[in-house]
Amino acid sequence: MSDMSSPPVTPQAFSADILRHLKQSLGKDASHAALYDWRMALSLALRDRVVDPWFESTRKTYEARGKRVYYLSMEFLIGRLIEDVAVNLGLDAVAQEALESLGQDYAKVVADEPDAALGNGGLGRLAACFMDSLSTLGIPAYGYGIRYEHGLFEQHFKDGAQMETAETWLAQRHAWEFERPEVSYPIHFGGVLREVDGAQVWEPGETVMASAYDTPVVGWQGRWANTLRLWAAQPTMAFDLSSFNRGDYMGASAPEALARTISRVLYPDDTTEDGKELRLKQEYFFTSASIQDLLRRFLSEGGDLAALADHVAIQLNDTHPAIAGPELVRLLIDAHGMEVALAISTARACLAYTNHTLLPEALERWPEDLFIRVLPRHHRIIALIEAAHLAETGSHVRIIEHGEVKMGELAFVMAHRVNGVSALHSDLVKETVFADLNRDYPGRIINQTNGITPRRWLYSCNPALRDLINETIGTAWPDDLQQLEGLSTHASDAAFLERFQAAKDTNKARLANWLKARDGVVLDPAAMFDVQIKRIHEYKRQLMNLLETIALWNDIRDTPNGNWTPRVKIFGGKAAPGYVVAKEIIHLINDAAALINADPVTKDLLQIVYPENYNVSMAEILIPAADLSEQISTAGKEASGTGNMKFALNGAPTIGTLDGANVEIRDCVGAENFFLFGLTAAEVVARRAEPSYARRAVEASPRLARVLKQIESGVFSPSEKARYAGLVQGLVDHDYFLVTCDFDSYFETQREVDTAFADQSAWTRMAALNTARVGWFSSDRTIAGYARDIWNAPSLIGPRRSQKDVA
Ligand code: CBF
Repeated sequence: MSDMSSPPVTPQAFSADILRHLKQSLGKDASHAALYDWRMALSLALRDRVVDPWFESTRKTYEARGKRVYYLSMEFLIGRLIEDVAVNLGLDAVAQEALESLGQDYAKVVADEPDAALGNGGLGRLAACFMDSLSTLGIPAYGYGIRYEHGLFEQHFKDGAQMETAETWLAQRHAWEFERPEVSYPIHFGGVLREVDGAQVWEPGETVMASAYDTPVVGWQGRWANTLRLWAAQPTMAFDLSSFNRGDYMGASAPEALARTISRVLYPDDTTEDGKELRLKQEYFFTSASIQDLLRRFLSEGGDLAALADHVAIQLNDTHPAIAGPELVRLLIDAHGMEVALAISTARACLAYTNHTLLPEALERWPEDLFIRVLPRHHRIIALIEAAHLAETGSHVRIIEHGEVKMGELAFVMAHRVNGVSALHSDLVKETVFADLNRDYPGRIINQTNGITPRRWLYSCNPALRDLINETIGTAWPDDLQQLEGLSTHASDAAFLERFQAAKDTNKARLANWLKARDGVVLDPAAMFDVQIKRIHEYKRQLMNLLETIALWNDIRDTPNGNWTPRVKIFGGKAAPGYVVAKEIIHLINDAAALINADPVTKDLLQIVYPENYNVSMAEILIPAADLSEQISTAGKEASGTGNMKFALNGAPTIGTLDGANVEIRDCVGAENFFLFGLTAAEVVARRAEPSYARRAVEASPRLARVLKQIESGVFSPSEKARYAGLVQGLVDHDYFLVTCDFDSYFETQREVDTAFADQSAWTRMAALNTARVGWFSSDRTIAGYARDIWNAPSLIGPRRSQKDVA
């Protein structure tokens, strides 16, 4: 199947498509078209080419009457799509030539696309990579989520402090989606339960409609395309005419405004009661719409509900859609008359749950009174599920306990498989958060180490390296990433290494030019680019990175003529708006940057750069340019990480702890090509039990004590000397994430990095071996694992060419 078998598209034909869309879809002629028009015309011309493979995939899926995978996720951090689609269709060069023949700058047009920031970080980006791999592998699938009007907030720095403004990706038409006004489901909230003939009948108090918007997701070489279906909330009634006619104009629009609130914002602040209620409604909203949709599809094909699990695999991406269990049970019982025990076992056979974190605050718990108010029928169903679970296992683990509904436990009990996202994390899931349930349901917890799509995270974001790889090992690697291993034999070839380094230099120059143009910041491309980009969180320890930077600054100032390795420390990331400490850390990084970057003694040796508003597109520029990847979380806290994989794939060795997927990356690249430091997960637990461990660590480290004193006394905040006193005191008094304890080990390892980097050819070899040895971290391998171990869902496009060891 696919475009690949049709005659190749010429740049001439493609420019005719672009011009046609400019005229017919946008009502513009070329001489008056704005950048937006060109971008839309290009996107629509590409979208046209996705439709055939998309239809063909749907047809094959219906014919096969096999299994569909439904991936339910609150987040799909898809970023820009033009290059994704062009690359997967094999039209990237054609599209560029076509557009340039029309006098347009391709890169500029591509960069005009807003980043669809429908997610926060790793979990959302993983969902996007999974969609790409599901299509690449030809596994029939739907991604289900929310079409937020406003994605993740835009970050600005005001005097170094983070400010947030609303993101507006839908201010312009979204080129890739198809609106489906006919696909819409009622979603009910609140109201009361009545007993009618011995059965519980839910009389809801409020109803909104969930309306579908479909984006086709085409896989590598256009062989298959699945659907990302996002739900938008709409009122049941457009507006209240009688209120309007009474002159109550605000009141007339109230139903619409209230309904729309549900899909308005990604991560509404849920520190207030109203915020919590909205969040619960969002979760139920998209989950219910998705379950109704998949049941409708199943029944329309004549399916027998008792055999639902043979045709439907529902993956819960974290606890956010955990209400899927009770919702499916509710529909099977209330709408289809299934008996309770069968409904529960049928739902469980369909459902699986991925845990993405051990942090207790991320394992959702809802106050029971709120839950009863919003979802009274589901509260009763959860009680039935809990009773069945207790009877089946004799467990003492409750789902509703101490006035809370525990979504982690609910997801676990209702799933036939629960998976962690790296080997270490999966072991910790078994030993810690779900230790009791693991005993109750032995074998239910398995591991599926995360992965990343090589199409976006190498092929498309790193053309310099891509071309070198193509010339060296051929072009079959993008959907068979373990072929990169073929580069290993070239890692002792001086000519290859020179070209590998040249690719890195090209990417560093690209980053330097981009930053100069965007922020006026000048970088020295000969310096080591040391990059830490991710959400700002105490466990990820951006603070430790900064403390090390300040310590280095002190050392250079003490010995300005020492043999220093010039470094640019690059940070990127957003803090949750309500996370005070994370925002203090951002402020401190910016304050330190202001002082250190202006220091004439160190300015050629050390620079701190923190571009505001980090997002997927920024990552695509930063990662290929990185020399060093910072993966320095407190061991046991980062479930997996996926940034770590992207950096290694793009030839940046890691400095990191034995945490998450770092452990497996180090196993693959070899200990000699990875800079390890810090306490292990077990040592972290033991150290926390020691009295005054942080204070003692500070006392034992004069270097750290000096840095903390500088920060505390206001060296970096002269206009408000006490600004960081609390932050420092917090570290010395209760450093939960063990920044103080790992500091010396981190500092010393950074000096080993300096020495290693000074030997450029040895460093380049290490970088090349990182690229060569991380093919296992392709999300194709991960999805093949889910398909085999969890979903039992076959590919409908058969084995890919030269597929090796996807397991
Ligand atoms: O599994 C994907 C990612 O999910 C998180 O981002 C999350 O939100 N829980 C984790 O923090 C990452 O470690 C993980 O890679």
